Amino acid sequence: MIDLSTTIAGVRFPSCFMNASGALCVTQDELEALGKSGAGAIVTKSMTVEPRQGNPVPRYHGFPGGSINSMGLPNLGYRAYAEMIPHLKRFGKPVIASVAGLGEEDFPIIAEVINAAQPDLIEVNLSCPNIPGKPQIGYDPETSERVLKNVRPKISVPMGVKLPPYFDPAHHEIMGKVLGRCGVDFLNMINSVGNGLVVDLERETVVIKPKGGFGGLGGRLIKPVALANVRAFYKLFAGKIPIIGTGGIVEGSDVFEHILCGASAIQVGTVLVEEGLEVFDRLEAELTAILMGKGYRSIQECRGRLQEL
Ligand code: IRO
Repeated sequence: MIDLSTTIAGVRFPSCFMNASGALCVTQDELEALGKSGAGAIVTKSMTVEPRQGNPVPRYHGFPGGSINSMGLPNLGYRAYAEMIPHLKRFGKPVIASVAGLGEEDFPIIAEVINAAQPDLIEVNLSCPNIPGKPQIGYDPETSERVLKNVRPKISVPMGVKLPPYFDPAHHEIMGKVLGRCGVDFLNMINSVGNGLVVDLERETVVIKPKGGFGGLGGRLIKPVALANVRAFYKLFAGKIPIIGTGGIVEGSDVFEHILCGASAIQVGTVLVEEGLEVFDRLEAELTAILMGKGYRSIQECRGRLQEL
């Protein structure tokens, strides 16, 4: 038997696969469907203080290489998720609450109430690329540190950070130092690659409405960026801070690559939206076949074992 369970910050996950925040996880029905699915956890949509409709449609577009989105944080507001969390925990898998905010002052307010509802873990989203007029917090080390230090005392369950993609080792290092000072229990990377542009050649238009067509890229085309970030932070922390690898997973081989780079678990966004909840069973079967073929019995056995030349 191959063991696909994993542990993150002391919390056991029956399977290493879960939804990425944002993918099929806004409403109670969607979250319950994740509970009944093959996913190893239930991850909520990033939440704000007030409920939000999000940006105007069309705001998601799938294409052969992946997806582009500018959802604009549609969510039910943190009070609704705080009420839902005790119920969601009955599915027997960890619940991860994703906390965001429209301004930095929102994060501790949301975190305190959500923490009281006792999700198994809390993920602080410093990397939403789609709020018109607001830059991603994760690209500003000082603001990131202030937000994390203000939110940390409000959270007693394991606290993680959802990071944007970084593109230079200097930025990995600066952010690594910030994270090292803030008492972070786990990391999740990457959020979508922000502010890409996809063109509809036929119609000579952009494909999503908000922000003149600019949006976060996900799916197959972002895998090398995701793997590089997983690897960089795995090495920076010498494997001591568990990492959830997100970005570009379409097949079991992509999962295996994330694990080799250092991921303890993986999340799927675009492929979950495109394929539906059955994707978890497919990826589980594909990863199992790969591990068996290579003679590994668990993901722990190969995590971080990527060889350099
Ligand atoms: O537009 C969104 O809602 C969104 C968010 I909060 C995020 O963190 N990442 C993303 O690609 N979209």
